[in-house]
Amino acid sequence: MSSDLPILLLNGPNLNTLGTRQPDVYGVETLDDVVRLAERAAADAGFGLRAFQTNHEGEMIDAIHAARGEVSGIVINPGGWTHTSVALADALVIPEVPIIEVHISNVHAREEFRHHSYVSPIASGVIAGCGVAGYEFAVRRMAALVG
Ligand code: DHK
Repeated sequence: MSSDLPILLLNGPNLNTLGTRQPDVYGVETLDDVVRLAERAAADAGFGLRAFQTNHEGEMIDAIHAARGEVSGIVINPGGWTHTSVALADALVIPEVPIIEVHISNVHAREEFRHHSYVSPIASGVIAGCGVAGYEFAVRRMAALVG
């Protein structure tokens, strides 16, 4: 199983602080650890991985527009935009590739405002509450979907 087009891993706001941000909720692994984990999972499945994180919604939307025709699928942890951003959900359908939504924490066991996601209705799969291993599961699933 392989593809010429890489899988795109996107991380939204505050995820650059993984490792020090509320470790009881988000764990001790850093964003670099997450990217390495995802790269390994992609390589094992015969895929390259492109990774991008930003705290700026417009930058994220620009990156998603630029991904059209360039990536085979998108694995995204939209962070807080999950619960707020129609614009992000609108952008995510533009590349016309499968989307898998990842949350490190179990958002459904947390505050009510985290229970709603604008991304889930357009996602092929949703992973929550598996810690950073969720990124590995998502990349493997993406490879199976698009390979
Ligand atoms: C990450 C965030 O930054 C929060 O805003 C989400 C998600 C949950 C996570 O669990 O990875 O509510």
